[in-house]
Amino acid sequence: MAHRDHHHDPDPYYDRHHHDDVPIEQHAHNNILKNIDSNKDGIISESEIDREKELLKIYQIEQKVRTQRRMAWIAMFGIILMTIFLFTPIISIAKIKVLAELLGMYYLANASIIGFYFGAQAYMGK
Ligand SMILES: [Ca+2]
Repeated sequence: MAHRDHHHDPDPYYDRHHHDDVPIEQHAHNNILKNIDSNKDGIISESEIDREKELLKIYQIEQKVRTQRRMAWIAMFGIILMTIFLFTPIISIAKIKVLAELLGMYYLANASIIGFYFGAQAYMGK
């Protein structure tokens, strides 16, 4: 711990920006802090925090890609299932004619989700 001027009130900004190394022994039960301390010396250094930030960024991108992929698959199944459903006798030609506009929007919306997914993939692959 670096020396603090006791005349000042506790200042979290000071702590965050003036203590490069954060000892974790008083938080030894905290597994998140233990994991950030990658060389296991009991201190979280500036570079270990930077590394953790990078890993978090990668993890968040991965989660985003997974969510987008899942949405694209749901949209794809939505189109396939709706098409199969429309060809079953459950729904009459008269009903399809009435719902034509809504069905058009349904297909367009699902197709644009799929299109967005491939667009995002192409953009991120650059
Ligand atoms: Ca360390």
